[in-house]
Amino acid sequence: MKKQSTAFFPGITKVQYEGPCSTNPLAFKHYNADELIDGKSMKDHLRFSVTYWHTIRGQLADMFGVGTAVRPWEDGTNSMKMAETRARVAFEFLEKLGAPFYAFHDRDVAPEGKSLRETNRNLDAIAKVLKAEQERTGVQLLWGTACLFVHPRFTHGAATSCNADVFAYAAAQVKKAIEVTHTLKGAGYVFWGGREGYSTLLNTDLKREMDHLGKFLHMAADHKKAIGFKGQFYIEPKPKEPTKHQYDSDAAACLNFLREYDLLGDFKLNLETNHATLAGHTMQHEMEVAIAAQALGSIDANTGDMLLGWDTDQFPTSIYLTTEIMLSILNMGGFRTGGTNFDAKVRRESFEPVDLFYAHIGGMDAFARGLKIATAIRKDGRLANFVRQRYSSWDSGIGAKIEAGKANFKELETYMLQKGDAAPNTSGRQEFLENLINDFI
Ligand code: XUL
Ligand code: CO
Repeated sequence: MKKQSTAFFPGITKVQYEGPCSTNPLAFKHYNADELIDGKSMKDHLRFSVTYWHTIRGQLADMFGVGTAVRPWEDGTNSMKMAETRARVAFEFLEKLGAPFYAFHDRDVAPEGKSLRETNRNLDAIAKVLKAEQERTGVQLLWGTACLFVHPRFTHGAATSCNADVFAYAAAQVKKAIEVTHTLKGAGYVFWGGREGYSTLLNTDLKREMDHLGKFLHMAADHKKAIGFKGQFYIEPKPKEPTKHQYDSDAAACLNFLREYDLLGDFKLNLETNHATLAGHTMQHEMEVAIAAQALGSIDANTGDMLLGWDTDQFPTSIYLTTEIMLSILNMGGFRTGGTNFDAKVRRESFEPVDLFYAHIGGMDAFARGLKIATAIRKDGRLANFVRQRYSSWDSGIGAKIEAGKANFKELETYMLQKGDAAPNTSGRQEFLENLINDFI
């Protein structure tokens, strides 16, 4: 690795681990990249990733006001020169933070040109810069994706647009985005259905749109094979925003869609906390649904605000949340291609460059604590034992017979007529278990 650049974040040096007693806001108190937790480094357990769209491109605008972000390197244009500068900013940030991965949409990194051809040329040119920066710093691409929701051509959706030409444009764009991700050795590629849904059913042929989405994803999977891209494909569920209803509304809906269109072999899920809560679920629920189908691939780490109720994409700071997430991740055996991608933005009021560091450091420390706590809970074993014990009636006797598929309604009726009534239930002990978790937090 070459000399560390100091051009864009002067005064900020590489963030170090200083331990829980440190009062330095620009140091990690819990995330210690090389420290082994259960034989694996924290870096490899957590696989942190920074998002280009929020951290590098986010201007902190909202529906009521313009962007407030102070970014001294921005020149007010979206030129190719500016795109190259932003790539340098991104990698200086990644290097100083010590995050091993990043993620981007094609249009985050390079500007759209006057034609698709020119746009692709722009993307190729910036991909060269990104590749050189990856090689210089050792930072890797967690996943790439295509922005199919900002430009007005995607008003009615992309793969689910009523306009066949828009489907074709989206296919060409995704083809290119997969190729660039492949060139940059991305570990995965994400499909988030930004406007793949509807605002009103009065103008929508739902069945036809879903069929088109299925076709689109098959074409993507075929192209992946054709070019030899080995990264993992993910679908990212979200129920609404910007549309009123998005087809990939939650983990269960995505799994059903993938099964219905025979795509389950080619896709896993990328789950995001704030999308889970928008769908009326907890992140833990979404993760367990995906894990049950062996389809949890990666996570977008953030949190919402229950009082606002929209996709606020805040940095995760709740230790309870990160503990639950890490319990699920550890129980499934850890990430393979996926990671913990901070799809999160600083508040509009936190507009200085240093706030980007505070935000990520806080998120990384919160997850490091979640990892340590979840590891301790697993080592203690009482939680897992309780759950195992709760289902012990299935381990032998009638339960084992049912699970083995060796019982039918008639036999069960005979069994119960003989027995007279079911064995008494035991307590679910929710409060006991909540207290148990708190003992570790
Ligand atoms: C939007 C969202 C996206 C995806 C990538 O809510 O989460 O940024 O993660 O397109
Ligand atoms: Co996301």
